[in-house]
Amino acid sequence: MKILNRRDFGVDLGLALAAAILLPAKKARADNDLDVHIDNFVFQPAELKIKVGTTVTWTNRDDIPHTVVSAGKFRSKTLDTDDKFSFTFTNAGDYKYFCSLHPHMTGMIKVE
Ligand SMILES: [Cu+2]
Repeated sequence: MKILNRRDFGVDLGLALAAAILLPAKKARADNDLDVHIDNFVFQPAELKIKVGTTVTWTNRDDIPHTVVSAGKFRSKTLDTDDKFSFTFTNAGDYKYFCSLHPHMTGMIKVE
């Protein structure tokens, strides 16, 4: 019988937890799905080129609320810190978007 000391157990548990947290999240996403982060009043990256069918997920990393709005196309609810909004682009075209709370915050998704 193998006896684990405290230190070994901690490492094994840490690896198991890391696998449990990381693997399902990766598997649930399509390979080409992309993320945009909102940091310090800026969409990053501000411009993305994607293929039709791609899902883009915005995450608000600021400690104030933001939105993601593309007129006539999509509109998030108000995103608090760490809230996410996803949209799947099913038609080609250029999608300009902005934050309705801070309209100087703009971004572009080019779908081809
Ligand atoms: Cu904003």
